[in-house]
Amino acid sequence: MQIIYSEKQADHQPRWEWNFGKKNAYPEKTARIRTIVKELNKRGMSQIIRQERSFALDHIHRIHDPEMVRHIKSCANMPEGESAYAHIFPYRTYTPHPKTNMIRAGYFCFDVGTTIARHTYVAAKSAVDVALTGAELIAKGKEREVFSLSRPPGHHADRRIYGGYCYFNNAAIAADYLSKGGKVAILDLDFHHGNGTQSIFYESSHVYFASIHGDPRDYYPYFCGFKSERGEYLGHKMNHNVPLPKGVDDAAYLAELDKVLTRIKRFTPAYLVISMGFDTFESDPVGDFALTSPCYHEIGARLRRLGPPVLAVLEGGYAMKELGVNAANFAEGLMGKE
Ligand code: SP5
Ligand code: ZN
Repeated sequence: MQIIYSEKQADHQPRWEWNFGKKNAYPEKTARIRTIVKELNKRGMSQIIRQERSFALDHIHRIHDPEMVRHIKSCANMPEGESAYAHIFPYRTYTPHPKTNMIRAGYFCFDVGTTIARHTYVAAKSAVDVALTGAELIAKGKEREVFSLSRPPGHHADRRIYGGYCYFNNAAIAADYLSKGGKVAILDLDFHHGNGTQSIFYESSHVYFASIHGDPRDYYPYFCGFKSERGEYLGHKMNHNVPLPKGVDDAAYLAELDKVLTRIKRFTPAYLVISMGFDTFESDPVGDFALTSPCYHEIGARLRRLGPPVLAVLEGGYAMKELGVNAANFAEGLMGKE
């Protein structure tokens, strides 16, 4: 087992998000990674933690439109403290406006909660590298479990549109990389539906996507994540959504997890990629399930027992006081520690 993180994510610090017209402090904080690494060190895992290596942009361009990548990169020359907020959401049939990154912002994003500033591109690129560093260790057979602490998260980011605190889809890029070596199943355990990942592989027979999440009738991203979304063309029946009501507890969650794992096993994947969110935790300020800290150990253990090598990529999780404990519990379950 290895745990990967990057020092390069730390300067990405959006200050607030808009939520139905209200301004909130931004929950997706730099300190999330710091608190996880601190708890891992405390439990004696420092020798299995390492930093990312840098991969070519080609890996990102296989999943994302280079125009969107360029837009995010173009914001790296904004003055310190300024950020690109969407103001207008133009028809997507128009071509991206060339003039300023401010005007362009709404062309490439689907919410007003996700801003880009000077340090966003470097952080988002490093989050991809963190995921790819893990994928490479698994693909080369050097590790059977890796936990990639990618930040910013990725599962809401689609081919040419970002949102939900996500810019590049770290898990999707890692899954695409691993798919050269065989079939890949992606299981998304973040509280929110992984709309970006679903969309990216919606017509693919080589990558199976399953997600357990808060019912989109009530929760972000609202417009997808329904049971009826089963995949199309070659990807038909390769997409499986499990929307659940608020308040789901450990027992109910683990029962649903087992059902999904049975389906994944039938797909016989060579690799398992987990979009791992901790916003399913009982006191998470964004999610609305009721999982307790010990449950994350159990989730890790069950993923390990499925069989294929596991690459877990961090997504959400905003309960700052317990995030470190929850992530370390998960890591210990995944590595087979009792
Ligand atoms: C990666 C991830 O977990 N993205 C989640 C994006 C959710 N954005 C909308 C959140 C609405 C939260 N309302 C918070 C109220 C805080 N008091
Ligand atoms: Zn989430």
